[in-house]
Amino acid sequence: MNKVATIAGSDASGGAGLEADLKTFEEYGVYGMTAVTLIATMDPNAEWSHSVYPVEERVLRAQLETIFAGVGVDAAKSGMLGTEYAVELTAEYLERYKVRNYVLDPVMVCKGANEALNPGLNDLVARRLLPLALVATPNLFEAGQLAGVPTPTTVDEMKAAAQVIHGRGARNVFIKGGSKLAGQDRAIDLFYDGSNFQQVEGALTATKWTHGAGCTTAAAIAAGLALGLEPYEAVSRAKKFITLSLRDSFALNRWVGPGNPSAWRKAFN
Ligand code: PXL
Repeated sequence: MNKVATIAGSDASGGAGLEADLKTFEEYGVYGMTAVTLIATMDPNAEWSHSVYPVEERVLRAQLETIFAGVGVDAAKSGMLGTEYAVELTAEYLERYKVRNYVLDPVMVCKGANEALNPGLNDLVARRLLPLALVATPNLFEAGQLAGVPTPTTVDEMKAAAQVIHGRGARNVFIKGGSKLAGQDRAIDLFYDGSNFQQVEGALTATKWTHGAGCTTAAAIAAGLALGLEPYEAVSRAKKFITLSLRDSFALNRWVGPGNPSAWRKAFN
């Protein structure tokens, strides 16, 4: 069975983070493994405000050793890393085990939060992890941060940011514009491989329940790579996967609702 590892945070509410990744891997028929970087919790008595509890460095290292030295992977993705040591350890293991199919989801924000969780980390992520990434999957805000430009608001600005991010080392850049691009009636993402831009479009789903959409998309790309797809093929299949997932999204409570990765299975059965 093809194997994928996610190096990511645990979302206690189950819609994002490594929980979203594992659900996605299952739908793709790949074997998922997890290195937990942190645990994210949400407070129902404080308007669902997030707290983040990093996992100790030696515990993260032990998980990476289990996965990379003990098993081996066909692809890996990283999500919320949260600490400098998590970034360094991720880079160390990807380098040592020469992981080619690595998807960097440079998680800097959770939905609903406008500020970067840990701005000091963004530069380290760019320096250490972009050069290792076969595909980097920033959203608009993260693309602006990684490129050192204001958050893109048009396809042209997305292209400019993608070029800078490619120049910083990512071999392919997939900027998730999704529903956030102003004045569009489609969910528009942009793929750039260093020579060509391709707009990747899907139906825009009228839902506010999009928790975990970014994690799910990056996980789907990693799963596609593990199955042997080329980067663009993996990205376009992931776009179909997230479009179906969001069409089937639902509320968990009044604050949050995830997509439904099992929509994929239902669509083909
Ligand atoms: O959706 C971004 C995200 C990623 N990873 C974890 C999260 C969140 C948002 O809540 O909790 C663990």
